[in-house]
Amino acid sequence: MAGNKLNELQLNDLNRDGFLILPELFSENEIEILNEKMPHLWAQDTEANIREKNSGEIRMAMALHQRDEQFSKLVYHSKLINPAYQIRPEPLYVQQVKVNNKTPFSDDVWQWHRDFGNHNVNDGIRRPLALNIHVYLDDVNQFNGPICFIPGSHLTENREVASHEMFFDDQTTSYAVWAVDEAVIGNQVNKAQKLNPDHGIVAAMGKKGTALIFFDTTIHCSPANFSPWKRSVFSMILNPVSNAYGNTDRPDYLHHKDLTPVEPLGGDLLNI
Ligand SMILES: O=C(O)CCC(=O)C(=O)O
Repeated sequence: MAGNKLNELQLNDLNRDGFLILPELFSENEIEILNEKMPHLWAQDTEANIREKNSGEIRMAMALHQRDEQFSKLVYHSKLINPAYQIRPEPLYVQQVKVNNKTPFSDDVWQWHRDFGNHNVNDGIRRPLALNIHVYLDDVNQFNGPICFIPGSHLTENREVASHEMFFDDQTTSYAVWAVDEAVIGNQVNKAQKLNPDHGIVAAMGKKGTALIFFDTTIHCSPANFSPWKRSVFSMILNPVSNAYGNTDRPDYLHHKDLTPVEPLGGDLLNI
């Protein structure tokens, strides 16, 4: 990545697989500054902190760019915003910002889903153009609940009807999700294996500071964290202003209503 832009190979991989891993995009020191903020943010009494069903631990801490200056710097960082504008060259607004947390030995999962299914039904988003951008705040390995993707699953033939291959799951975790049917998962994994037998499902692992970009229709999930290591991942969703929400009744921390286009900030997280 030169000049905080993706190269042609990276763009090709993203378009082929529906996700792209950018190893160690941020330094350990930059990530530590963010991690130092977490205990204070988790302790805040706000409905933007969503707790796990069984353990009561924080599952998601939302709207962090409005709650902490350092997370605001991360949201507008050119290392994240420049690639987003390369992929979607039109005004983009911040739809959602959060840290997804998995405490050690936590049995909470993210079911197989497409973000678009949820954005379409819950938010009244018409087209699957949003980008989900993650930054790992911890090393993510095969044991602590990595996000898993089905390569190529974003290339569904009729993206608009993708949302009808779903069921509403408000039982498995504390955060209800429109999950994708198992039959669809089986078909998509088979399809992916025809292209690469070893890549029916890919666990997106990486050191802290690694970033990840994926499309609104890419099918993904994450398993339980059965390790003694915590796994926190920053996530933000950027969506074209031209594709903004149709529902205005959701709390702002779930879908921000401010449509001001994002502008990139330079520098590093330590100094900007
Ligand atoms: O953090 C995770 O494990 C999964 C997050 C996820 O599925 C999402 O952000 O859509």
